Amino acid sequence: MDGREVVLAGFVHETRDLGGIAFLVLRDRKGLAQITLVKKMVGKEMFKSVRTISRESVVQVRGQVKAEPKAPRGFEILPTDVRVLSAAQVPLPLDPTEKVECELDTRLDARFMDIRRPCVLAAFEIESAVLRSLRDYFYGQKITEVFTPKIVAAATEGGTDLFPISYFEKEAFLNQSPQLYKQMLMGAGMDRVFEIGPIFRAEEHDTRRHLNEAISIDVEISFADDKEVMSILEGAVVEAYRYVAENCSYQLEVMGLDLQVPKAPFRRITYTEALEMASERAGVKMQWGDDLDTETERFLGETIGEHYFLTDWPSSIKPYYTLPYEDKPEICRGFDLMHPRMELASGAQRVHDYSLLVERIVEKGLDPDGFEFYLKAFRYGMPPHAGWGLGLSRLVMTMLKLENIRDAVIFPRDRRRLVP
Ligand code: AMO
Repeated sequence: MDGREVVLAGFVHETRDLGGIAFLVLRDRKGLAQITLVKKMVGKEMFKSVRTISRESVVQVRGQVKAEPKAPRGFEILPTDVRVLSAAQVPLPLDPTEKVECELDTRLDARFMDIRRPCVLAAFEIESAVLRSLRDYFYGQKITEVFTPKIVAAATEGGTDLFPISYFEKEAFLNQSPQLYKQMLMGAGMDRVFEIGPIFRAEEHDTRRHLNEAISIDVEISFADDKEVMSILEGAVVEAYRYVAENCSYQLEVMGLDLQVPKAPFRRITYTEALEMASERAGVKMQWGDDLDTETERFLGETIGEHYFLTDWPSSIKPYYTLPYEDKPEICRGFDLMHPRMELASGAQRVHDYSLLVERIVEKGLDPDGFEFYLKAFRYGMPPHAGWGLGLSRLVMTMLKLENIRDAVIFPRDRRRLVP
C-alpha cells in the first residue's frame, strides 16, 4: 500500500518526541502502527497537539503509507490529519504496554484496560477459536445444539452448592449443570445434543481452578455407553488443540507458546489403579471409596504427564445419575478426563431405568419428589444414554499454561468478586 492514502484508528500506545520529528504509535488487536510527524511537513500546531495526546486515547489518523523497514511491520504513516476520538484520563488504572506487571486484582478491576494487553487478549481470541472448533466438531458428529434453562427449581448435582434467587412467589435457583435437561432430551428422542453455557456453583472454594460461574460444554448421546462418549470427548479436546495450533499462530506467538497437540486415545486408568499408583507415595492414607484429593491428582498428573481418563469410580462418590455395573454395583460407569494439572471433564453412562434411578436418588439422601419433572421423562421410554460436561475455562487454561482460571475468563465471578 506504499503511497496510498489511508484512515487508521486505534489506541495511543506511545508518543515520542525527538525535536523536529515525533512518533505516534497506535495499537489495535493486530499490533502496532507508527505515525511519523515531521514538524516541517505537518506544521507547528499539529506537531504540538499530537505530543500532548495522552497514552491510551483513541485516535484517528488520515495520511499516506510509506514503506519504512525500521518501523513496526515495515511501514509508517505520514499524517495529514490527526483526530482524538476519545481522550484517556491520567493516570491509567494499569499500564497496558506491559512494561509494568501488576496484581491480578488490579488487572481484573480494570479488565477493559487489561485486555488491551496483547498477551491477555490472545487468550480470549484463542478461547473463541476453541469454541468454534468444538461447535464444528459437534456439527460434524451430527450433534444438535440446544439451550436449557439456567433458572431452575431443583439441584442437579445434589448437595447444597446452589445460588437461590427470587422468582416471583416461588423459590428458584441458578442451575449447577444442564444435566437433568440434557438427559430429558434423550427421552425426547433428540438422540445427540450439546450445549455450551454457564453453570453456577455456590462453592466457597477460593482456588486457582474454581469459579462460581463457569462455562460448561455438555454433551449427551442416546444409545451410547461411557466408552463411546469418552472417545467423543478425547476427539473434541484433540480437535480444539489442532484447530488452535493451525489457526492461531499469531496469538500463540504473542503468548510465547509452542502448542503440542495431544494424541488420542488418551490413557485410561481405573480409580482402583489410580489408588494403587498413589499408594507408592510415602505417607498416603487413602481408602478405597475416598475421593481423590488434590495431592493425589497432582501426583498422578506428574507421573502420567499427559491427558488421561480416570474410570470405574466407586458408585458412592459419583452422582445418582451414574450407572453402576450390573455385576459389581459398588463400581460405576463414571469417568473423569484429567489434564496433568487438573480435572477437565466428568461424565458417565447414565441410569436410564426409572426404578433404579429413584433408588439411587434415595440412596444419595435426596427426595425423589423434588425430581418429579425429571423422573417423568424416564417413565415413558428412555433410551440408554451417556454424556459428559467439560469446563471451557479449564480447557483453555491448561492449553495455554495459564496460572489462574481467572486468566481464562473475561469477567470472572469468584467468592470475592461480583464486579466488573
Ligand atoms: P462436574 O461437576 O464435574 O460434572 O463439572 C464438569 C466440569 O465443569 C467444570 N467445572 C468448573 N470449572 C470451574 N469452576 C467450577 N466451580 C467448576 N465446576 C465444574 C470442570 C468439571 O470437570 N453433570 C456433570 C457432567 C456430566 O456428567 O455430564 C457435572 O456437572 O471442568
